[in-house]
Amino acid sequence: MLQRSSETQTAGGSSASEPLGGVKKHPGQNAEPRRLVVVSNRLGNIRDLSQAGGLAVGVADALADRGGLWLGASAEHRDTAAGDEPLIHLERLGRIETAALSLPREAYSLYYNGYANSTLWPLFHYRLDLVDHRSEFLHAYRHINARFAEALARLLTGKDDLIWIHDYHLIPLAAELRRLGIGNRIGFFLHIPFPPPDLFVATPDHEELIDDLLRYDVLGFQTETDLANFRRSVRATNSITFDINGTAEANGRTIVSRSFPIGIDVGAFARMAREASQDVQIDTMRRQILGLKQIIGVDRLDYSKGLPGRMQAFARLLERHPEHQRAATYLQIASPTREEVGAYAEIRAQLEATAGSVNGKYADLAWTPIRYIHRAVPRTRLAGLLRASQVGLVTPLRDGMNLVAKEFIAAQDPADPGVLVLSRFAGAAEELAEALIVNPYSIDDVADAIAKALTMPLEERVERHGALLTRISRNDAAEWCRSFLAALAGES
Ligand code: ADQ
Repeated sequence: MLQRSSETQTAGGSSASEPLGGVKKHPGQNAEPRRLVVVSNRLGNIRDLSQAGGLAVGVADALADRGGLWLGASAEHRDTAAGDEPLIHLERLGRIETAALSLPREAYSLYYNGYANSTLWPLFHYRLDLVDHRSEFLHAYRHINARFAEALARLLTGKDDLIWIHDYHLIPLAAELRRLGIGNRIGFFLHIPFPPPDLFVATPDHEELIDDLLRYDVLGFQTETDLANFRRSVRATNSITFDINGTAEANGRTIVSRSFPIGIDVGAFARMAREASQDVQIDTMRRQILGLKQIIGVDRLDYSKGLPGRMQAFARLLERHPEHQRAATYLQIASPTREEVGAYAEIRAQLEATAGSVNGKYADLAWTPIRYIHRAVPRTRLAGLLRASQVGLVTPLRDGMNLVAKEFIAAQDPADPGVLVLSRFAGAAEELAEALIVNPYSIDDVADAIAKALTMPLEERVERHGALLTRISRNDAAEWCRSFLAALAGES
């Protein structure tokens, strides 16, 4: 059943010709671009892009340019029999229409907490030890993808609509759409890493997953490493080989596979960082009076982000370089995430224990070595906190890209910038060579890099930051969208 909400269709007061806040037009685009249909597990908040991350801003930008539809699961699920017709709630804001799909509660949980986040997430982050493989997870994953496909088939306006599907939750969606006779061009972008074939084939479902991926027209990955892992996994699974241009013939279509590193809206983030809220300014002044430098980490509280090792590295810094005791403080902001999944409760307990033991060992009345905040922080405050920090610590054990690395660079004062310490296992490391690149499995390596960052001369900081800023400005969110959509439209 389709439900159109008349009050929300005009919410925000935008007329069809008004652009959304913060969304700009790109030069040189076709007068009549094809309608874009985006699908992701969750909908971004198009009413308030200042709160949105890179994906939502980039996607909303493209949607506002072309006009189009964004389909995602509704935050509200229903306690209904799995066979019931899905309920779709439509809203319009300017040229963007959103469709929120209400899904059966239990099947959604087995799909989201189960197959997506207990099977695929650990597998794709090289953590075979954490993979929980159950047939009911896979069954629900396929069922929910089929529901997405049925809903989407009803929302398409014709065979020219370009369909762009996002992330590991929705790998089988193209296969389900093809089953319903949809011949449109369909693209898929994987936001997380793709594992090497030796790990990938460890899932009993690897053949099905590859078959599903080969139903798309365009397959996009964050890095050249992920792209190579994917191509090798395809070859290992069913002998299809991608040629030098990244194309292969399968299922009667030419499939393009390429890397499209995701970026951020650099100008908008820098603006937010310059307009720091009053509490951030007061905190910064207090630290300046005390002569304290700030090291910052901002992450979802996920085991892939390497948080306990990062705290141990800070403790090692204090041990090996005691001159930083009472001279540096480490602020870790870790937002709660996927708390229904067991591995996430464990990582939380581990982190709290590590922060407690480091503070217990080193803290005194005037200095708390680690300040740990376990909640989401508004993006405006986050940007200000990043700007007020002398070191950005981004040390995931594995990460598709890691947007915080790019946000830290964008937030800095170019005349007196902080230093980024970046894991070689973050996708961002492929682009950001001027950061201090570290091995997050080596506590000593990370501790020494923090020491180097804290004492780096101004001239070197400015030089490294200038190169990094140029790179993230060139490969920003708009460029990511433009290049993917050009490939999807068959223009590049
Ligand atoms: P994530 O794993 O969520 O994204 P990341 O790229 O760092 O990782 O993006 C997180 C976003 O959430 C950033 O914009 C960050 O500022 C924000 N955020 C994190 N913690 C926060 C907090 N405590 N309060 C407020 N905001 C917070 C996935 C992949 C990544 C890939 C992105 C985009 O895992 O590898 O870079 O998608 O493709």
